[in-house]
Amino acid sequence: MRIFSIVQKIFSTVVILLSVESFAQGRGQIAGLDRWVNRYAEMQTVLDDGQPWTFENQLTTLALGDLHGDLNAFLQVLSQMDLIDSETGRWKGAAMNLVLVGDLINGAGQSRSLLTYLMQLQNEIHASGGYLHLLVGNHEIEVSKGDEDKMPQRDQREFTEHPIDGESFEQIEDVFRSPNRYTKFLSQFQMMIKVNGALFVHAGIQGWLMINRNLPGAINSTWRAWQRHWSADRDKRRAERPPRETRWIFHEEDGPAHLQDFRLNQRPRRAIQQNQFEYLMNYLGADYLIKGHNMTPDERIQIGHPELGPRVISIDTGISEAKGGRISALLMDRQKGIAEPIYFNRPGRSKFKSIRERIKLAIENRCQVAL
Ligand SMILES: [Mn+2]
Repeated sequence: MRIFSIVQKIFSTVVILLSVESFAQGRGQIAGLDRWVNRYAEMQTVLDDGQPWTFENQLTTLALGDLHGDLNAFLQVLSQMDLIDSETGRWKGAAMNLVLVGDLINGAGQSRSLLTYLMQLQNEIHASGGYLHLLVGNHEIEVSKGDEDKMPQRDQREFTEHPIDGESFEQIEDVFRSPNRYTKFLSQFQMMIKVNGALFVHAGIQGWLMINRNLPGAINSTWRAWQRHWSADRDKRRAERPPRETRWIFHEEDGPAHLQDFRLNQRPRRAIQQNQFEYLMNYLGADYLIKGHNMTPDERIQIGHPELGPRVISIDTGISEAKGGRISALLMDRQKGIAEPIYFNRPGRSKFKSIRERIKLAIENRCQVAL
C-alpha cells in the first residue's frame, strides 16, 4: 500500500512535469511558472465525461450576474428586453445564448421559483434555437454538499412548504441530498464554459488549469461527479464517492466558484498575476473572462480589471433585492463585436404576479402544468 502510494506520487510528479513542459513549449516561458504550478500539484479531476464546454455560433449572448433568489429581477431583465411575455413568462425572443454565471439561489426568497421557471424556460429557449447556460456558484455548491445554513429562512421555506415530487420534505437538506427534479437540474450546471471566445466562470481561474487533465471539461465533470454523489440515494452515496484529490473543486479557497483573485480591490496576497492570467487565457483560446461572485464596488458592470487588464469583465452588480445593488445584464453582439452593459429599474413587488402564480401552480402540481 505504502509502496504503491510512493510509486503513484512519483508517477503523478512526472506527469505534472511533462504537462508543464508541453504547456510551456511554443508559448514562451513565464517567470516562476514551475513554482506557481507546484502550488496546484495535488489538485486532480475525474476523467472528462465528454460533455462539451465550448460553444461556437453566430448568436448574440446575454449574460447575467448573481441572481441570489430574485426571480422578479430576472423577469424584469427578460421582459424589458422583450424576450418573454410578461403575462405568461413564455420565451418569445429570437435565438440567443443566455448565460447565468451562478449563485442563482439564496437571498431574496424566490430560489425555488427561479429554478422551477428556468427548467421551463430552458425548453423554450432550446425550441427557439438558442442556449441557456447555467453555471455553478459557491451557493449551489454549499447547499449541494449540505451547508444549508447559508440559505436564508425565506428561501428554505419555499422548498419545505410544498411537496417535491409527491414527497414532503421537512428539512431543507432532504431537498439537495436526494434524487429529485431540483438535484437533477443542478447536475446539468457547468463550472466553466466558453461561448464564442468568452470564458464564463463564477469566480475565476487559477494555475490548476495547467495540471494534467484539469481542463474545463474535466473540471465540469468533477462537479457533476460530486453532485451525483451528494444527491444519490443513501445506499448508493458511498459507492459513488469521487476521489479525495478532487475535493479542491469545492473546498479550496482556490476553486473556480470560490476564489477571490478577481476582486476589483483587496485581492488576496497570492492572487493570480496578469502574466499568469494572460497565459491561461491564451491556453484556453479565450478573449474575455466573464465572472460574477464579487459585487463591483460601484454596482456597475466593470469591463477591465485594474491589475489583470482589459480581458476581465465583472458582472455581479448586486442584482438581487437581497444585495440591493443594480439590476444589469451584459449584451454581446458577435457581428458588431461589442459588449454593452444594460441597467434596469427594480420592479415593484406586485409586478409579474401572473407569472409567479403560474410557477407556484407548477410547483404544487409537480411540474405537470405547463407554465
Ligand atoms: Mn459567489
